[in-house]
Amino acid sequence: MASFALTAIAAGALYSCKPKGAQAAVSGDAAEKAYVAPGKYDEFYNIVSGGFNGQLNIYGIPSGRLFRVVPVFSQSTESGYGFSEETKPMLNTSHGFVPWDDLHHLAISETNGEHDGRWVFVNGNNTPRIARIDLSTFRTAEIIEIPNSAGNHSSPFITENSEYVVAGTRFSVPLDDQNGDVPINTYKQNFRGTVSFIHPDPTTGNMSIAFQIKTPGVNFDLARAGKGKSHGWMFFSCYNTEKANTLLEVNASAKDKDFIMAVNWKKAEEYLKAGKGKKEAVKYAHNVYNESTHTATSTMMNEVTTLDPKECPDMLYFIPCPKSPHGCDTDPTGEYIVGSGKLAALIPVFSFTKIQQAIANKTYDGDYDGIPVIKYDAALYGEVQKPGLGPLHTEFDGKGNAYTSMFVSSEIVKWNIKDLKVLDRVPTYYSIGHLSIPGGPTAKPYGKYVIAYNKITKDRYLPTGPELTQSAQLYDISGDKMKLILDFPTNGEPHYAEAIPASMLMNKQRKIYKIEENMHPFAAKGEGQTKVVRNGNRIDVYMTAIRSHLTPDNIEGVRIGDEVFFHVTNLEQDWDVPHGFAIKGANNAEILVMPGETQTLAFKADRVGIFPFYCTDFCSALHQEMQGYLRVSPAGSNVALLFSTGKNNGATANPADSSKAKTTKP
Ligand code: RUQ
Ligand code: CUA
Repeated sequence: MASFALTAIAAGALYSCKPKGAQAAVSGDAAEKAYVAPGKYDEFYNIVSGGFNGQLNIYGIPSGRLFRVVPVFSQSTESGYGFSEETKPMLNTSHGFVPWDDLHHLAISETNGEHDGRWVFVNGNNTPRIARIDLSTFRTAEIIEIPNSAGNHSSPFITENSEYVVAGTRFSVPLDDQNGDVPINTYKQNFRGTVSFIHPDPTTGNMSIAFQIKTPGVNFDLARAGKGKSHGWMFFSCYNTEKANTLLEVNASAKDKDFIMAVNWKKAEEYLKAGKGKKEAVKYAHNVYNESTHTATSTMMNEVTTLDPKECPDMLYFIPCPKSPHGCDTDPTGEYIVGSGKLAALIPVFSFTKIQQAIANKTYDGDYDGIPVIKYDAALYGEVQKPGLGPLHTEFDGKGNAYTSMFVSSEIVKWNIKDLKVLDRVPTYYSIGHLSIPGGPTAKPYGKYVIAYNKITKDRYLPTGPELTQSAQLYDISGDKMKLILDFPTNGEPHYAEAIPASMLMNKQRKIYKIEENMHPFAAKGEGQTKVVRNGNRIDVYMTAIRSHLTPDNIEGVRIGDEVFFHVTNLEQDWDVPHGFAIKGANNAEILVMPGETQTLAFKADRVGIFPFYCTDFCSALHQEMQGYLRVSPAGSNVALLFSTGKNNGATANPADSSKAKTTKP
């Protein structure tokens, strides 16, 4: 059975193929369902990961229109995020400045198992991090690095009252406080896994690492929290239970079954209270953006609390799950846990009730590194037979149906949770990874649509050189049969996504920052407060922007070797009037400053001359007039520091050669 699945898939199908009957597939009233007339709003915000561009994308559903790209782990030339002095600390890590990451999954905050529309948490896979984005600003508010982790893939997954955002390590590695200088082939002795429980403060959302659980050295892939009756539990899919350290393609596919790891986190909390946690020396960055100083700070943390399952019985259990499980999804009731073995020819559905009975009766199949392995049949509710090839992820419509993405056979398969019968299947174009139903991971899905996020588009769009777009596809699921109603290309490689009703977010959007609440140390809260200050080689320009001029717009007396900090305060107090700022030759991007906010661009002059600067955002009919000049003189020049707007100051001419400049009194 196992070898059949493997050979069938290995025979080329791993790369996926064009499904039978692939065609345009949208016609008539189906297409109209995705039509949102000009000036009309979409029904849902669709929050979609950008994959290896490190960003988050906001689309409308059902139109597929792209509204915003939110920079999270990657610098953004558009907003200046990661380029401005205020936002650079957001990308600080224990490895220094890391201006990129690979963003796969997101989790919208929940209260009572339902979306509450406050925050969305996302993962950075590569240099393990979790970020929190505020859904009233669509800006990254906080990033926390995760120690004892490598390849933060199984992350972030949220519990039903946002008690925890959970993160499992993909790679097992020697833990941070151990000597990591070991032969790679000592994997089995030296490599460990961890799962981290990050606690967002219920009021502010500010994250802290509550605890980490040390685990055997497997690879964690995905996870889901229990809900309802299974609240208090977390389920992680694991692969490479073979603990292979080379050619995993073959060596991590040797066993017939890998595991789902069930974590009783309420039990873990009891152990913590009982003092079983061990404080360990680690190093990780915690970066927070302050909305009143408009500045991020990065704090290096040096301790984490860990729990070792050897000293904490009844906290972890393994459940066998066929063939390298990827997705591990819990249904809206919390009773069913669906494992999706990438290489399996069926979908196992586990029962939370049966798992509890198996634990009570110790119906075990031995242990794995000291952790009880529950007998497969004792945990199993049943199997979906012949669902398709390469099951990856499952979402739920709240009406008793499950929808599983099939990477290899490029389709979505709808099946009934109770009788496990396949009800419908539709092709996707092509190679679907994740899928998303609005509210699909919550206790109360909104249903209505399922969206496929595809890895490959081949012939679906105009070609663009060697790389073709990835895409999403929208299906209407309001009837018995799924109907394709829209294709839309995506920005970056989409992994997971969630959709949330527009009504939950659109009325709570922040429009401006109040200028009187601006606590930025370099803010100029009116043109009267603008100035230019020299401190050794450092020059601070307290600048303001308002339609349609910058103050000051003539600056002289800067010398080569100076570092100039342009602190631009946008004095506007109207919605949607940002001003941008850029200067010729800056080894930097622009900055984009929201109404009432201050942002800083650092600039080092590399030559003598006049450096024009200007507003980059078309803000008024006189936007093109919103410009100015910086004069840079030689290193030893004694041209006086002067700044003005709207008048000519009594600036000095400077002899071209700096030795003379030194002797010339202005
Ligand atoms: S994964 S395509 Cu990185 Cu979420 Cu399944
Ligand atoms: Cu301000 Cu253009």
